[in-house]
Amino acid sequence: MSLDTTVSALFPLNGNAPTTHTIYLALGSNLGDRRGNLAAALQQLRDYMEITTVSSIYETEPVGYKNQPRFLNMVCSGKTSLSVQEFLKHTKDIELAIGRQPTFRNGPRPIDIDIIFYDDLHIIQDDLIVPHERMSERAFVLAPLAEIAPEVVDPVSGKTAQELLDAVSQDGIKKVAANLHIALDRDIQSGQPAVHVRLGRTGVVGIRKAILIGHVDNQQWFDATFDLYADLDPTQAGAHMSRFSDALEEVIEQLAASNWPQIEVLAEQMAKTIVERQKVARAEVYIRTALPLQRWTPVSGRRTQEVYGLIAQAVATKQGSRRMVGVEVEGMVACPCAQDMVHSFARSRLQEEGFPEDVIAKMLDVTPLATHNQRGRATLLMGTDQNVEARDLINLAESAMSSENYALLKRPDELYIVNKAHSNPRFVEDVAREIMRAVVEKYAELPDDTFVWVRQRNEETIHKYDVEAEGWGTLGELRSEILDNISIERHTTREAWLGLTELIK
Ligand code: PH2
Ligand code: MG
Ligand code: MG
Repeated sequence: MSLDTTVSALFPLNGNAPTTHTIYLALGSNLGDRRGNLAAALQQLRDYMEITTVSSIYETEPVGYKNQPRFLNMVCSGKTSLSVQEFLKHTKDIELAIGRQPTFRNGPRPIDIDIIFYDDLHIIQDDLIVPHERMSERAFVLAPLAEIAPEVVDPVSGKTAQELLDAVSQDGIKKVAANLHIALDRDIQSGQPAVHVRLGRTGVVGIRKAILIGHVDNQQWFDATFDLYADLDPTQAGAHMSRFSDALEEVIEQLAASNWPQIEVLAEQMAKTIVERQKVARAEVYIRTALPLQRWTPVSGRRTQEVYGLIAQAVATKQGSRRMVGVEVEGMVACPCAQDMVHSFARSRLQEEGFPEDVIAKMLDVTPLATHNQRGRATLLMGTDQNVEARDLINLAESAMSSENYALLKRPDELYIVNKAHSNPRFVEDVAREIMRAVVEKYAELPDDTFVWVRQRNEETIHKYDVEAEGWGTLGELRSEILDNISIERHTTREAWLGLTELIK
């Protein structure tokens, strides 16, 4: 599937389809939840047209057949790329979906969607007449139409909507609301909480969204999960949860128009927007997604796709913001301690069998020795406002384990990685330290206040539990220890680094 088809399949209306026809629709409802039905109709119509204008809501006496409930009527206009026949078919489907049953002419219905104008065409077909045949007699159509488009011209009579309205009686037509919003008398979230205490993080977690990340000519869709938090003042009862998703939408749109979007830039922008929107002291954003990379198997040279975790974290306050980009990488780890025991055991067994010492030494040197293995999971985060490539972080973390692992392996590849892992045995601590050493080496040009955070977790096979090692600090601190052998007792923590906003910008 090409990128283009993926994009248009995901976003049929945001694709490149031309939206060329101007369309006016009249909506009416006199059964069930009339407002709800009008709202549902508009919502479903948005799949087939871009709605640009919506009239007020009018309550109207039934016309044609009197003995039925009063109608709510409205008109909307907009653009569509569909032909009038295609559009008509969709309006019928929407009417059915909202519960319309077959009835007599002018009878009661939960929803009626009529095409009033389609460009300035006069269409006469078996199942469709546009402009609507009886519109020029019907104040329940003309009043909302003249409200949103007084100058629009009826191609049949040549008169404007206002002229047509002026020519009919408006008895029984009453404007009841400016729109479908329900007026709320209070905003509970802004009220005083029962307990006066600050909450450091309140928010929405696990929002999923497809986002486009990358260079202009190397963009890629990611299925991302967002956690958005704001600090909550002791005097505010609740966060405005819906504003988090507004912030998300807004920033995604901004970034879609930008040239070099990266996931951590998105996270930072979102955190800043939440601080502005929610008027809070601090906001925090996490984004998690999966990054597929193409690899080749080590011996058979097969193409494989390996999937890595890509993460971003950002914090913003009114003073500034900080961001981190990170990766999650799986690999294979072989235990050095058990391998050493196997080595001693093999030596004594060979001695018992009577082999001379020099032969035993040679045998142990050329034979791979058993040990227990773990699947290792490395997390590496870097905090910097410079551009750090996720792919580089992945390679770094992957190489720190005894061996990389693969989705696909042919037999010669399997032998290769088993041998590789067993000739590079590492403890969980070794892996974490190796990653830190590699970061110091690779990012020699980054400033001392760059932040590094590493976690290695090994899923044990000889135990029922896992083992973990974590390390962190600024590059300055890690350089002193790794390159200059100076011990530093307390390293800058992740929370502290993210909170150090007074140092930046
Ligand atoms: N629709 C009809 C028949 N009569 N009367 C009012 N007030 N509003 C309508 O939408 C309406 C009607 C047939 O579609
Ligand atoms: Mg009708
Ligand atoms: Mg109809």
